[in-house]
Amino acid sequence: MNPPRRGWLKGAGASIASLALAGCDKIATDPNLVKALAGAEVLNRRVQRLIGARALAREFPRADITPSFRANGSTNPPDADYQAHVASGFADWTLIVDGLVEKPLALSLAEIRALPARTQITRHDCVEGWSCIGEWTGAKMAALVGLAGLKKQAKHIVLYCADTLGGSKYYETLDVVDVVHPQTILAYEMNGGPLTVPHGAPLRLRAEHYLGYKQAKYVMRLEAVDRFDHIGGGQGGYWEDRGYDRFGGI
Ligand SMILES: Nc1nc2c(c(=O)[nH]1)N[C@H]1C(S)=C(S)[C@@H](COP(=O)(O)O)O[C@H]1N2
Ligand SMILES: [Mo]
Repeated sequence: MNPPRRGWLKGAGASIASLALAGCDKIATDPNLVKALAGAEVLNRRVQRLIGARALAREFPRADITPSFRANGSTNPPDADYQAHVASGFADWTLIVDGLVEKPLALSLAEIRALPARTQITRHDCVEGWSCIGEWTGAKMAALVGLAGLKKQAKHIVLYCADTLGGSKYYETLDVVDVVHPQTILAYEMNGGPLTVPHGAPLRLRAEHYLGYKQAKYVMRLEAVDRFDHIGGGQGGYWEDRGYDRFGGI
């Protein structure tokens, strides 16, 4: 691509992105503009994400499920609180939803199971260079967050996890536009059975456009925030604090 055009696209991308962030509906609904942006190689993924025009991530037939899905990172959190929940079969697990919401919530697993759910068979890609296909069922994050009601200032959702890894608590962040994507779920089942401890019991995120480290396991709290620079190392996630791209995606 020649330099002047690239420069034009970059500029257009920046202004469109800021309009989209400001909530400009016109852009997201103008099919020609969406098509032009989606086709522009330099903008592609980030602009699609920003204007909320992202297609579904690829889904697979049951026959493609990996027989033995690898577990990675924390596979049995050492934290005493978590181990007490394991011992009681997660009977008292509560998901807190708070921060910039109209109505803070403390939900039981039964209440989460009663929310609108989705099942999807997708490929998990870890940056360490392995992939596995699995089936996930869980509550739609849009429904969950919708129940609490996001305040206007809310821009991101912080997912706090129960495990300590290398001395720090694991956490992740998602932008609101990713939270409302139909394939973004808080999963409680994997391959048709309850989620197991190695894979994040009792609740783990599936945000299918993102790499493995984004798929937070052992989720115990969702906090709506307008910034996250005061949380953890300030980069929006356990691995982001260690240099990974917050939008590392597929
Ligand atoms: N809470 C928590 N979530 C986590 C991790 C972790 O260590 N702790 N590891 C991440 C990484 S790097 C990967 S690849 C996936 C692994 O998910 P799996 O164990 O189900 O394969 O979980 C992600 N989510
Ligand atoms: Mo990973």
